[in-house]
Amino acid sequence: MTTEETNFDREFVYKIVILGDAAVGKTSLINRFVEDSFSEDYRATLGANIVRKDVNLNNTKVRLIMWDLAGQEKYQVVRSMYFQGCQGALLVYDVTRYSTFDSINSKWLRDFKKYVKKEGAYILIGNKSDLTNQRTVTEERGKDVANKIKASHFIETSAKIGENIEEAFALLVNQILNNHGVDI
Ligand code: G3D
Ligand code: MG
Repeated sequence: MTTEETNFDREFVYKIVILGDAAVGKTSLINRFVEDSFSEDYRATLGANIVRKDVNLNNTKVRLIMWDLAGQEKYQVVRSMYFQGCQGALLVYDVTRYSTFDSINSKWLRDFKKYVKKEGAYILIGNKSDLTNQRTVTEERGKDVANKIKASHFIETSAKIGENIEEAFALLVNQILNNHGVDI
């Protein structure tokens, strides 16, 4: 996946949402992906934060419109708008907080399925893999749940040290293209 300018045979625009409990690292993941930067003091996102990034796969350009979740209360208000026209989701938990892992199935995936009926692609992400000493969710448990919820992929990331960020987004993009019958 690159971001260089070139001539494309095909272009697609996809909307994706980043779902997960507060402070799992959603905004940090997007910021790392988009700017390859990381800040220790992002303030709680207000409203829906919408970020764009173009990615190139062979001769195909994919424009990603990424919707970053707001504070939980606001989300209640804008939920249908948040999911409208969305093709994929990154389901994110924090490997150091088991409750955020439980929320994936009990809350975030349920919402996604409720609002995104057809061909919605989703992958499971365990973020903060750099915090090895504080880990409470093993990689194995992550994989198990990913299988159970039929996520197309599972990956552990660290927005802090920049581990597996491109890979995570590429997995989702590939799955979306796949669901739409696009060969890359
Ligand atoms: P959110 O958008 O899901 O609410 P944020 O989460 O991106 O705002 O991140 C919440 C906190 O977790 C931030 O810390 C951020 O720096 C930290 N964080 C995000 N990703 C990682 C990671 O991969 N590793 C580590 N160690 N920390 C991470 P603060 O202290 O600013 O609240
Ligand atoms: Mg945020």
